[in-house]
Amino acid sequence: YSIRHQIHHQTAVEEQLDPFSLVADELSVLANRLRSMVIAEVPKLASAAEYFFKMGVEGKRFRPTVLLLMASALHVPLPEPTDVSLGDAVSSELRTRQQCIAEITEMIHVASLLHDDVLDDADTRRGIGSLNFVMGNKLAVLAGDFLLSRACVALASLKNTEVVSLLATVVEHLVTGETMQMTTSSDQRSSMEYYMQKTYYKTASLISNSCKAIAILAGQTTEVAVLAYEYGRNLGLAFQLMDDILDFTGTSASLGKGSLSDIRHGIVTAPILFAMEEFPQLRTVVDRGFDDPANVDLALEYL
Ligand code: GRG
Repeated sequence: YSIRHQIHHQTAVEEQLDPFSLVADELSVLANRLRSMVIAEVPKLASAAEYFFKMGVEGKRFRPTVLLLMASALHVPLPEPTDVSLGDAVSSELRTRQQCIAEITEMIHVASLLHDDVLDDADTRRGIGSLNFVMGNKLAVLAGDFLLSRACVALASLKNTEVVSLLATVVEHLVTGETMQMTTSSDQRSSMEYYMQKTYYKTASLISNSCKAIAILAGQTTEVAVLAYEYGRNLGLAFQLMDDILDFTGTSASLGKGSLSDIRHGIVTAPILFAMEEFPQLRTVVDRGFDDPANVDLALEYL
């Protein structure tokens, strides 16, 4: 598929269905819950921690949306014999626990964005100044730590060791993926296999493991939990592929940050790897690295 074909296809799908509207009410509950969960004692930390939870800068809320839809898809097994009022109580308690997974996931995600922007020295995020740009690197790192800590407390409150272990491992995966991206050897830079592994750690692991957590909390079988995981994994990988493509095709206004930021950071993403399969001579350009803007321009010609 050409990049143009994929974008055309995506637009057609968007016109048919708006998954976000299906969980709009729950998303607004989530927004309020998140704001209350990041209240901090020290005013500077409080304003840093709530920075990306303020109205208008919440981001797309892609992960909570997927998780809330997953929660709807995996119905609660009602107690037998069916007592309607008891069933409702179980159902609503389960829903609260599943919403908690959506909140934890979003807090881990935002913590990773805060740290990512420090590592990349990024100055914009979600269409406004990144937290490191506005309040400095130190506070951005601490705010990320604070969000992770609040996510841990919420996770512990679920009292489910399997779920705790899944989401704790995700944090390790995020760190692993980011480290893999920072420390690639020349061979790894042009390897699709390396790219997919890194992408699983950096992006798909959070989505797949939180989908699995939703299934576990619903008391689903191991088979269903694995299917939920696989669904999240594929969706996460597809999400990152689209994110990579948009870096080349989007505008600063649509992305909320500068375009071509990956390549300018020397990161070899999916569009370059696909182009390299078609044009092997692109490999020499990639090998030279993208520190030189002329080399970036040369690589772009192949896309
Ligand atoms: C502190 C948890 C933690 C991790 C540290 C920096 C780091 C290790 C990991 C970075 C992981 C990262 C930023 C991956 C990119 C994932 C991605 C595609 C982010 C963009 O997600 P969107 O488009 O963002 O859903 P919005 O702004 O809409 O929420």
